[in-house]
Parts: sequence; structure tokens; C-alpha cells
Amino acid sequence: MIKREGIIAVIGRPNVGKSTLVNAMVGEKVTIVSPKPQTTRERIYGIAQRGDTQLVFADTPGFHRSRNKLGEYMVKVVEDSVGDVDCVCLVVEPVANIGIQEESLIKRIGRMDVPAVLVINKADTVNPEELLPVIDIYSKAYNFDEIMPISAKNGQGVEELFKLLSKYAYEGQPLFPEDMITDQPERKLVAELIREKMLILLQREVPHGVAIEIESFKERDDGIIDISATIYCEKSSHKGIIIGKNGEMLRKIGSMARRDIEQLLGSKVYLQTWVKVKENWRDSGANLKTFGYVEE
Ligand SMILES: Nc1nc2c(ncn2[C@@H]2O[C@H](COP(=O)(O)OP(=O)(O)OP(=O)(O)O)[C@@H](O)[C@H]2O)c(=O)[nH]1
Ligand SMILES: [Mg+2]
Repeated sequence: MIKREGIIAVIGRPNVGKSTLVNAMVGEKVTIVSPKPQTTRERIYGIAQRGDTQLVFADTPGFHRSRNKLGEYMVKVVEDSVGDVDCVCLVVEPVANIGIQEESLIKRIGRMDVPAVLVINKADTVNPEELLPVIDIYSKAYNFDEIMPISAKNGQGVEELFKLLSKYAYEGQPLFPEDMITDQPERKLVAELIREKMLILLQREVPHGVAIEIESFKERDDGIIDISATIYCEKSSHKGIIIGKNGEMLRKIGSMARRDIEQLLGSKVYLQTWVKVKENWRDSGANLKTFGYVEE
């Protein structure tokens, strides 16, 4: 029985491992991960439970200097996510240097006067003694309530971090039903898995200019789920790259995504994908709205 609940905002520059951390807390993949910065575009709740405590982790887009309307939206999501939570986790790389993104986020945390935990992620990539100067520089920059090195990827320190964050939970009813792992609808998770494969397989700007719309999602009598998805990209040259020679790239994206979607839905999936161009949609307010990138 859940007796304690809390909301934890997970913030940081792009690519530090925020989504990897949220997935590790939940124990399932609720938010996509890729080696490219600016993977996450929205606030995504990952719901994690241990014992009598439910912690709702708000994954957020990486904080960066926005270059288009989508970027502005992403930055706004981060800024908004710091309000009204029980604790903020600032996730950083294990480097003894505070970048402008971190500086700006620390200022924001200071203004909100919310409990703040510094999470030094990717501890698996450095020697333990290399963490000391990182801890030192950050503890001089801000009075963090706790500082904790972890590896979200291999799980090191993740359970300890949950325990530590439980301190900021309150007695009360769970915010979400106990069997729920995310606030994201199935269609959205499916669209995100397709986008994840594109971030993994495609280079440079191409995957960043992609938005996915699920056109249909139907279960057949034999249990197979038919999904049809349209991939919108920003330029016709991008469309060619996404489809690839003889359709090879699109097939690869489709089959990688399908495997993950089948695992997510627990049934066989038939996935059809279409590619369309919507010129510079990332700078069009109307298009952002169509793709669901709107402020609540
Ligand atoms: N070695 C190592 N790599 C990690 C760790 N955590 C995450 N990564 C890798 O770092 C990359 C970025 O991870 P994400 O979880 O997508 O990072 P993010 O902060 O959510 O990125 P954005 O959504 O773009 O802001 C991926 O390639 C991860 O596999 C870690 O603890 N150790
Ligand atoms: Mg992310």
C-alpha cells in the first residue's frame, strides 16, 4: 500500500542521462534514450514505487539555447517543471566544470527555493577519485541538499538515490494508480519508439526535424495490432535520406521499432510507415500544435 508520494523533477543539459535515470527508477522504458542530444521533447512522467512510497519522476527536455519554436517550447517545459515539485534532481556529467546550462538551472532552482539534489551521472566512465573535484566545484556553486554520484546505465547508486529522494515524499494518497508506470498514452509511446530508432540510425539534423503521427492503431480479431504511422520531416532531401536506397533505411527503422513496440504492447504488431514533408515545421506554431507540442 502506498502511503507516501512525491514528485521529483529531473533536469539538466541535453544528453546527461536524465531519461536513462527515469527508466532505471521505473524499471521499464517509459521515455526514449539516444546518444544524440535533445532526444526528449516533452515532460514525461515515470512512476516508480518501492515499499510504501511512490515517486513520480518528471523527465524533461535537455536545457539548451533554443534555435526554433520547438526549442523554445522545450526550454519552457524545463522551466515550468521546476515549480510545484517536492524535489529537483539536477543531473550533470562527471566533469569538474560548470557550464552555462548548469549555471542557469542552478539560478532557477535557487529562485524556486525547492530541495535540490545534485546527481553526478555516468560515474562508470571515470575513476572514483575523479569525482572529488566535481563534488567540490558544485558544492561551492550551490548549497545542494545532497550530492550523489550514480550510473543510471548500470544501476550503480540508483536504489540509494530512490531512498534518498524518499525523504522529500509526503504522507498521502498515491498520485497515480499503483500499476501505472507513465502518464503517456500507448499511441504516444509507440510514436516515441519510432523517433528513438530514427535518432539512433540517422545523422545530424535529420532525426531532430522529425515528428511522428500515429494515423491508426487497431487490434485485429487474431490479436495482431495494426499500426500506421506518418513520419513528418522538414525537407524533401531529408525524406530521401529517411527512406534510403530502395527503401532500406525506412525498413530498418520500422523493424527495429516494431520489435520494441511488440515488447511494449505484448502482442504481434504490423507496422506501416509513411514519410511526408512539412517544411520547417519546427518553426511553425500551428504545426507544433498539430504534433502536440503545446503548453498545458
Ligand atoms: N556510460 C554511461 N552512459 C550513460 C549513462 N546514462 C546515460 N548514458 C548514455 O548517455 C546518452 C544519453 O542518455 P539519455 O538518457 O538519452 O540522456 P538525456 O539527458 O535524457 O538526453 P536529452 O533527452 O537529449 O536531454 C545515451 O547514449 C545513454 O546510453 C551512464 O550512467 N553511463
Ligand atoms: Mg531525455
